[in-house]
Amino acid sequence: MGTSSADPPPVLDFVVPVYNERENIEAFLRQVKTQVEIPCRVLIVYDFPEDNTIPEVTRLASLMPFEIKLVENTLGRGPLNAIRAGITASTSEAVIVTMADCSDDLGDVSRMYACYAQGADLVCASRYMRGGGQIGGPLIKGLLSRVAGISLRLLTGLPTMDATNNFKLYRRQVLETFPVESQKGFVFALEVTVKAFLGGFAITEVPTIWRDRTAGKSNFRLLQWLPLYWRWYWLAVRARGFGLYRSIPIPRKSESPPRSKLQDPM
Ligand SMILES: Nc1nc2c(ncn2[C@@H]2O[C@H](COP(=O)(O)OP(=O)(O)O)[C@@H](O)[C@H]2O)c(=O)[nH]1
Ligand SMILES: [Mg+2]
Repeated sequence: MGTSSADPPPVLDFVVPVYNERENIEAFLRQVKTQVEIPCRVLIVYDFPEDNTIPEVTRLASLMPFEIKLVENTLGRGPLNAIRAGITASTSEAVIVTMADCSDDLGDVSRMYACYAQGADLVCASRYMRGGGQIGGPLIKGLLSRVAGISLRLLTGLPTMDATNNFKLYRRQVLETFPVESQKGFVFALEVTVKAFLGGFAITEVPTIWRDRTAGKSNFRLLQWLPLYWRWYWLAVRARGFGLYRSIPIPRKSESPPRSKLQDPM
């Protein structure tokens, strides 16, 4: 949809999980159109053929200047498997995971891409660094995510205050080095970020402002998914938090650039 097969491959794929986002998908695609200057492709990942996002995407595809690919998630329902399915279908060297509910500010993409172009392997859009923010959403969810992000930064030296935010840019090598073990929820970002950190990849962050959706319904199940975060939080704290457990075997990047070479983009 959108472009012919003779076009060069996009430099940036967006992986966008959707669950009945009929009310948001047009605004989302228009934001990609107006805010993203980098040649890109959008992979919309749905779980079942009756998802009400699909007809909207089909209707809008020819109106967008970038390619849109509808990807069926056949790995099992839920956002985490949808993100995995989207990443499997992606082909670009840089992959951004973002949400279809217009909560992420796509105006931050150029800055994220600039960090990647300067050598970052993983660029985290960060609500909790200076200049970032979080507007709306359930109080307890926001609070837990803030405490997790900031404490992980302070305890382990992980170079972002917002490891749990799924709005991130990944260099393909990061995604290929670490098979994702989690199976449910939105814990994808935290798992890959912790593994990339312990594996010596270059990580940086740029500020972002997250706004709660104004249409449709959140599918986030706080109580059910919360325990999934602990495993990765604890892995990072054990490995780096106390300086006592450095011998935990972690897959390492083959020729990893020193993380310190990366300048803070701010
Ligand atoms: N494929 C798929 N996408 C989902 C699922 N649940 C949520 N999403 C998508 O993931 C993104 C964020 O979901 P949302 O429910 O708003 O979570 P929240 O932003 O944390 O409240 C949106 O683009 C949703 O459409 C799911 O079960 N399957
Ligand atoms: Mg949302």
